[in-house]
Amino acid sequence: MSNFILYNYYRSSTSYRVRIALNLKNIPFDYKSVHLLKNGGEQHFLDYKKLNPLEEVPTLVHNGKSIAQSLAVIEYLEEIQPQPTLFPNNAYSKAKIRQFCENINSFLHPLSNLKVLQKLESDLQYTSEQKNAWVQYWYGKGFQALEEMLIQFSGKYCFGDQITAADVLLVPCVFTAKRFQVNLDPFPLCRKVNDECLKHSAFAKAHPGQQPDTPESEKKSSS
Ligand SMILES: N[C@@H](CCC(=O)N[C@@H](CS)C(=O)NCC(=O)O)C(=O)O
Repeated sequence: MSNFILYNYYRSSTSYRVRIALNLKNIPFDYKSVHLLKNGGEQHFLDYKKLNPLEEVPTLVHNGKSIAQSLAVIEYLEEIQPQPTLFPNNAYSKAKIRQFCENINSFLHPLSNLKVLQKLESDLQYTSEQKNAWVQYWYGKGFQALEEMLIQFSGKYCFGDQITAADVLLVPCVFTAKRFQVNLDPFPLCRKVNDECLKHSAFAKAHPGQQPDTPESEKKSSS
């Protein structure tokens, strides 16, 4: 058994982030699936709530100690295993990488989160089409900001030619955008960097189409 246990869900983008970071840092982990829909959502189970009081995935347990919030987990992994670094270079570069990450983590992601969409459905009777339109509207705004940063900073990856935390967050965000049929045509650099990252084994191995809890019908390659 590994020292690291990751409680996560195959198509959760925040789980996908942590899987990529663990792979990039070559840290083996035990995969524990928390099904977000089955039985009313296993994230709401009493035992799991003790690990993650917000009732969300992912949660990393390292040597018996739990950490929630994917960015906090990624920063923790960076501290305990600094190489390869996900926050390279100088203070300014690190701050811009964090800015990019927060655009996804604080702005984009919460607007497409399951519980937000469930609330729109239960209280305002949103249909699937209306939920997609909601996500498409907000993702259009968020991706515009990401694209503008990439115009300034990208090379092969989001920030130059080295993989950083920005790539770790961008790829799962593109995956979610595709799930909700967001039009990514206006964001060529986001698409280009995403495609480049998916060629890397750490990203490919973490893809939602390849996980132990991926339903047979969704098992596929990392596109
Ligand atoms: N800021 C948190 C967000 C975690 C989060 O929202 N996870 C989603 C899946 S991507 C979740 O567990 N949702 C459960 C729900 O909405 O009931 C993080 O980065 O870890």
